Amino acid sequence: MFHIVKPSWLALSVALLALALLSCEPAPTVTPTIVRTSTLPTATATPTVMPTPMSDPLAGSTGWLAFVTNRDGNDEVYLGRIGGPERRNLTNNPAHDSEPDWSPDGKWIAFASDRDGNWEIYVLAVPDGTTAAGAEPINLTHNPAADYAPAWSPDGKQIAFHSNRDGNLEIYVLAVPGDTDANGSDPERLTNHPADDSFPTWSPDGVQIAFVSDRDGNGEIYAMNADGSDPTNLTRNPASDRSPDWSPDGKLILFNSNRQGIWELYTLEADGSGGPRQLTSNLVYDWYGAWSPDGTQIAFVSDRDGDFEIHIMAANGAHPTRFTQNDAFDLYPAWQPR
Ligand SMILES: [Ca+2]
Ligand SMILES: [Ca+2]
Ligand SMILES: [Ca+2]
Ligand SMILES: [Ca+2]
Repeated sequence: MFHIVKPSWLALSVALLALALLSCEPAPTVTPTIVRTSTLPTATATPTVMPTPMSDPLAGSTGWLAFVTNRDGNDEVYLGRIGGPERRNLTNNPAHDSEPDWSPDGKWIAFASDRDGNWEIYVLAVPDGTTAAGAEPINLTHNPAADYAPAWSPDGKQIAFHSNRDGNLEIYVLAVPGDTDANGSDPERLTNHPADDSFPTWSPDGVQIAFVSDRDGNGEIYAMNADGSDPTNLTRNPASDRSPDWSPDGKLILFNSNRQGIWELYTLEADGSGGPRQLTSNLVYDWYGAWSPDGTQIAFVSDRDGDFEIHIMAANGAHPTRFTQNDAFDLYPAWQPR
């Protein structure tokens, strides 16, 4: 595991090539630039499990999907209309802009950017599903460390994120400032372990936070109380388990794992009961899943057609449909709330 605060694309590519050759896992604090190797078949497009007949999952869908793309030459947060062709560059900044997450009322997007020289958490107003001309993001963290992976609490009052400000990745939470206090509060640390703890996601009732922890020597999905107490390992598997997203009904946690030798998407019972259910099955990368607000669909990232695109499938893995289509990397989908 390594952490690069300000990635050099060449260094990052070389490092990630080495990681891919070692069947290792993605670094949590950088945008994953995956260098393809001959060991990964391209464009196999094997059908996923449970191909039950159903209509196009995008038919009748509305709203916006936030995602990250480098189609303009650097990472930007985009909005794409679900079921329509509109794509809007929200950030439009030469720095890296990544990891979007919506406020529960759908009026703001939190994201991470290194525009001030290191990763910070920003929020940007998107009152009508798009930003007003000239609107500027507000920086909520002011720390030379890498602050990344914002996750808005269900009541809209807090943003959880991960940071290495105390020497290794820990989960923190900050209070979202009101209109008169735009500087953000001092974040509160929720985890305290020398191993990396990263990528928080809230339970929909706000009582718990799931996250990735490397404290057992490999990535596991943990859940803890929102005050940081009682961290519990939910996956307990020697493979790498990453990128949790809590389902809207609170019952499932979506995550990706390489336990089958390649990254696939799974769900597990949020209470830790039962075994994980596999949603994708093919010889390509499927990861970074995000639930739709009604829990019937999942947006995710796959390189099944040769480069990383956002796809949308039914929540049981059926009928994956491509949402982006270009030669760039499209990553980190986040569904607009209803
Ligand atoms: Ca950018
Ligand atoms: Ca920072
Ligand atoms: Ca830690
Ligand atoms: Ca594991």
